[in-house]
Amino acid sequence: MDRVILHYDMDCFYASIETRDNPKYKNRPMVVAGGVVTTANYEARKYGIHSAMSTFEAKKLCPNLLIVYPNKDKYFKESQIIHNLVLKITHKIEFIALDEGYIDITDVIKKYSSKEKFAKTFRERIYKHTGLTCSVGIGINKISAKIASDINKPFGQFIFNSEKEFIEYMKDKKIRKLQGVGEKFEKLLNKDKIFLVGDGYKFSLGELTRKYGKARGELLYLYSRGIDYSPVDYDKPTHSVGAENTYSFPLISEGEITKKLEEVFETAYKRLKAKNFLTKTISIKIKYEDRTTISKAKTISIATYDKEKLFEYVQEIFNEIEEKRNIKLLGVTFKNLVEFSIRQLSFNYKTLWE
Ligand code: TTP
Ligand code: MG
Repeated sequence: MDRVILHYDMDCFYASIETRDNPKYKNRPMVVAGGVVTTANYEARKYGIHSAMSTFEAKKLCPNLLIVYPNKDKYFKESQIIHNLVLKITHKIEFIALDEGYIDITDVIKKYSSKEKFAKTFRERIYKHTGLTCSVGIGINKISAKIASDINKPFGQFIFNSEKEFIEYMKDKKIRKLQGVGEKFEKLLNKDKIFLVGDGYKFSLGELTRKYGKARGELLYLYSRGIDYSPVDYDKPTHSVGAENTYSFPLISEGEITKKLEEVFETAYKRLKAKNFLTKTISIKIKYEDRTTISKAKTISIATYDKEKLFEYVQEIFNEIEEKRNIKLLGVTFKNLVEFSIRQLSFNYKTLWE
């Protein structure tokens, strides 16, 4: 049966929240940033300012730039409010980030006169309850919905009704627009004179997989034609909760690293508690100045949310890591989550309260 999938994505999420709470930021170039820009509002984007750029660089591009320090707890809470609102429509939702998610609206849409009407109602509803705008894409699967939500940003919407409409729209767009085509893959494709999505249509599936390997070749062949069978994964429990921070200067001293590790753990832990989860797997991610990234995890036999224990595990894992200097990013993630409920209480009693 044909599916109808919606993707929503909040518009410059952190910046919109800050502007809602401080109207004096309105219509002025502004970023939410510590040492690194997390997001830029649309006025700041006109100067070429974007996420992941250093704040120093951003200020050079726009000397009048307003810089607001991130308040991640606030953004997380806002995200929970949005999640709860969306869950009133259907439970068939896969939240993929604080500010975006996929919704399978195949059944829900039957009650509406049109997809356009539903998308508009959806956006207005989020706005009414949060004072924040989002953009919506409706497609025939996840990839087409995601591309659609980006087309009329901010506070816009776009709809693909078929693979044919998707191909028509995508054929003259840059190949990089396709999900899964990163900077490296793009370079490789450009070398083979594939610049636009349409350039890829000249090659058969066999040719693409021979050239770029099975996974990448198939992805390119299918996604460029708007084919994606992956389900909206609403049944899986939340895979993980966590937090990560990027630093403008690499962390070098042990004291500084310990402090930052504690900070990022605190944020991750708050999120675990807010979601009412216990965890069995604790994972650390580190990115070094030279961009190499490592992660290391530990799985315990009984799920817990004991803060001291969890931090001990984090330290244990961290101590096992050999290279502890020039750290640009630290992340702590809890996986293998178990929802806390009265049922758990009986067999997790010891872990929880000892
Ligand atoms: P995005 O949805 O990628 O960006 P956005 O919502 O700010 O802007 P857009 O209107 O283009 O969707 O990310 C959501 C939030 O995640 C963003 O407001 C800030 C945060 N974020 C970071 O902290 N670091 C990053 O590198 C990116 C890309 C986002
Ligand atoms: Mg967004």
